[in-house]
Amino acid sequence: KPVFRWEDPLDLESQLSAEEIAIRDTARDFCREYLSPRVLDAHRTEDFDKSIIPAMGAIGLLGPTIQGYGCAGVNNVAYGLIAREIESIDSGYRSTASVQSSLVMHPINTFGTDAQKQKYLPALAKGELIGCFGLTEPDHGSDPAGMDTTAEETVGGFILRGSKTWITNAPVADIFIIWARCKWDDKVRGFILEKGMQGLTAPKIDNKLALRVSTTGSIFMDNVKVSLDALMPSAVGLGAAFSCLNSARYGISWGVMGALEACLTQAREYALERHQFDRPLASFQLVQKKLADAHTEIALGLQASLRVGRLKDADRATPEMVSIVKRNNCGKALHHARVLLDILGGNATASEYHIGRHVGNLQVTNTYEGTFDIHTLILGRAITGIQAFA
Ligand code: TGC
Ligand code: FAD
Repeated sequence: KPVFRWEDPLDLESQLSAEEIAIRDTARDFCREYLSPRVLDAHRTEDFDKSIIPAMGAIGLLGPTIQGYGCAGVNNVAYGLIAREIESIDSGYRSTASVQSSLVMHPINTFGTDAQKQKYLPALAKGELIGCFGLTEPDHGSDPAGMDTTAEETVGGFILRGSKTWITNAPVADIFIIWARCKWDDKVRGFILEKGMQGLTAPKIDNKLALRVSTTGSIFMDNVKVSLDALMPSAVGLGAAFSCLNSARYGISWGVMGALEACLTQAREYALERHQFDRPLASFQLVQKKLADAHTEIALGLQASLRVGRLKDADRATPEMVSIVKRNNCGKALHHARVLLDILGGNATASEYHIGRHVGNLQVTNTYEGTFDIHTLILGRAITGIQAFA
């Protein structure tokens, strides 16, 4: 007779291969033993602990879908399972990892020269180098096509001018993937800049309200001269930048479900232990509804991400499919984490109950990599054939 397990309501486990389960378990052990003990202090102080990056690299969590260059070469489902485990601790840790993997290593692997791959990928995989991805600008967030950053040809290279903002990992980055509009043909291209170049600075944005365990900065490029080999030759057009987002957005769709699962586990435990009116909170119908609503959305969200992951692994996923899971899972995670927070009563305000920290983080995940509403418009365009962005 089939048995219902609330922890895995639609039996996701049986849909995973032995290898995927082993990778998931490795990531889970690392998150529980290494990240979990650090998270409260890191959130409180906003001091970014760089050592987590080589620690992730040592067990193959960085650039895990890349073949060669010291990367694990696992499939997209395994990548999603890793994101889910990391984000069950904190979205900021997942951000740190997913920028390195999807937004730095992925473009170098896809658009870079052999020399660029050899130079950067092995060190990025080990976490010896840290990377960031600069697309968003102070005046152009949802609409990167309007970017003001430019690249101009000069003898032996290019000169970059402009600024980027809200860039994950920027203050600690050794390399910077920068998207700039090229003056000679008006096309957007991707460049690899290195820390220490004259005119390049990346100050930290202090006092964030959320994602405090990851570090975020601005990037200023004041006539930064780079050589010809800083250009990723096939990173031409905005589509190249957007193709990196497909990978990161897909990972986020798994990650936020991990955060919501952590909130559900915490809220359930609290509701079973805490008594009011001589009964456990868990015995009240209104409390059970909050748990059941979150539980259902986790079950459905994980199935949808798994489906998109399988399609990605079969090379059959489209950007719109990724928009469905990024939009749905981020929106549902934010809403239900906020509702579960109510179960904690006054303890919602105590950091050691974690849910409040996840709620703040989930507001950011619902915003970056295309806001909830931008993904609505991407899907609206696909459904109607009419673009409603402008
Ligand atoms: P549009 O005309 O739609 O497209 C321009 C060209 O790009 C192609 N394209 C894509 N290619 C691959 N994947 C995708 N997802 C693509 N989306 C579009 C498209 O086919 C076209 O190619 P071509 O050859 O015809 O020229 O461009 P648009 O300017 O109208 O843009 C539309 C819109 C609003 C959807 C786009 O601008 C958008 O997605 N905006 C959101 C911006 C965003 O997501 N920024 C994220 C910054 S990175 C970040 O947040 C990292 S946080 C990381 C962390 O810490 O975890
Ligand atoms: P805006 O584009 O100004 O949008 C503001 C509001 O207007 C939103 O609700 C939006 O949905 C709405 N809106 C905009 N246009 C439309 C429209 N046409 N129709 C209807 N509504 C619209 N970027 C990077 O490049 N690299 C990073 O590593 C990175 N990391 C980040 C880390 C953090 C902590 C944060 C907060 C952001 C990060 N970002 C990064 C930036 C992020 O991608 C942008 O914040 C996001 O794309 C939204 O842009 P914006 O903030 O300029 O908002």
